[in-house]
Amino acid sequence: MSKALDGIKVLDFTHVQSGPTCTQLLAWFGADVLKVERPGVGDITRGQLQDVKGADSLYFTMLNHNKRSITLDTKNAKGKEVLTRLIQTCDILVENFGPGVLDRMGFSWEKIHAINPKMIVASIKGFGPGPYEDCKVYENVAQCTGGAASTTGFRDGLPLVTGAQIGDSGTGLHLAIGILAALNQRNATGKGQRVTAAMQDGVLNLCRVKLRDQQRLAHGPMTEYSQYGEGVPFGDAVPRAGNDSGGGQPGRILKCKGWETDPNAYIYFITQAPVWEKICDVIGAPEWKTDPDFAKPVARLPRLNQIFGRIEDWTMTKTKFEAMNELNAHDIPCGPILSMKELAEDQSLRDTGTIVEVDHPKRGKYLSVGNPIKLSDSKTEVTRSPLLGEHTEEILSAVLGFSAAEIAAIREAGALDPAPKRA
Ligand code: CAO
Repeated sequence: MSKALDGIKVLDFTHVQSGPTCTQLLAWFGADVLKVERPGVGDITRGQLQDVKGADSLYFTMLNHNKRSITLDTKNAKGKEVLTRLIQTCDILVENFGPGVLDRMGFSWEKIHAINPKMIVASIKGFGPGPYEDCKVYENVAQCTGGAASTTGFRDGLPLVTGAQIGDSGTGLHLAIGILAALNQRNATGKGQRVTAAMQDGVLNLCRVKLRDQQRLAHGPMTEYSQYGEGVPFGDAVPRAGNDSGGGQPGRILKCKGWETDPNAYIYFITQAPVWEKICDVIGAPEWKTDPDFAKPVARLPRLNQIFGRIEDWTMTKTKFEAMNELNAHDIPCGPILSMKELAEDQSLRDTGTIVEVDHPKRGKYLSVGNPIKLSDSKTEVTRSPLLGEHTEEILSAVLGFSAAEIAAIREAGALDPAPKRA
């Protein structure tokens, strides 16, 4: 079966998480992704958080599926010649080096554009142009500077970072969207362009509803926040809202049966207005259907603690799955708190390819998250990540057209690993 990005070649200069998320997605859609790594070292995550001695870490393998690896010293003169050939051959260059690295390597946007005017050059940096443009950035720095940390957590606690990697993986997704848009424009103009996504911007985009709330503050208290019903005045910046719903339908995380011993025996419960009467019946509070203090959404807002307390009396009599089934039978929106263990064992996620089992020559079988985006005519088949430099010779000869003698000369000049590694 053909793939959506068949025929597209990606020069993948990415490392760690943000960039590799983007290029892995392009690979899943069918692009030929050539990951360029430093000889002997490679992407630093190969060796980080290692759980199996001598094998690439899960951190690396889970972000680099379906790619080929070439080791190349791009600071070496011969290495630069190979890089130039790669630029001439590929459609897209993706990088998330620290600020200025590509320029220092001698490959500015202007130079790349001159070598291959059709090439799309896509970059992730921590910040866009401005006071912090030269800073190196990791996930949690982006969460803190993009507005997520200040609005996550409880009012009386520290700002919190979330487990969802919105700075790294989130920005990788943003970049992939930009690349696909640029590819489409290239179809019309024949020209490549620069695509940039800053991690701070990506996080802020995902925190859009909080900037919404920042502006609402000027027009009075935000009545859907718990602190409104608790009589706690608002300050001049959006507060942390605990597990309050970020939308117009109040929601909370509530205890379910077994919460005393199971840290995940909870359910997210949304008191969606259209199903309020059903909620009252299910939890055994039919009198609230007509009581003027509870019947209308606006009347309920100052009483959310009381309401969720009563609902929790009901959810605590059910397991999170019993509550989920019962509530869904009445179209009441809710969601059990699923642990990673439960997700890993979820058969329906395996069936859709959202969780996949992958075999690796050095580590054996492991689980990964497959492509969460499903195309009906371009099915994703997840293949294992490459070993360091596994495809160096193959790429030099079959993709770039170097002869055996030329490859020997490149190796002799110290631009490659001394000996190629194979699976
Ligand atoms: N051959 C030779 N040199 C290479 C090379 C290759 N194939 N690949 C990389 N290098 C060199 C670079 O040229 C650079 O050298 P100089 O600093 O001398 O110019 C050097 O490796 C380090 O590059 P770096 O600054 O990107 O790496 P770092 O480990 O110091 O920083 C990170 C890592 C992630 C903080 C930084 O890359 C960054 O801020 N990236 C942008 C934001 C981002 O994506 N962050 C998310 C990371 S995921 O959590």
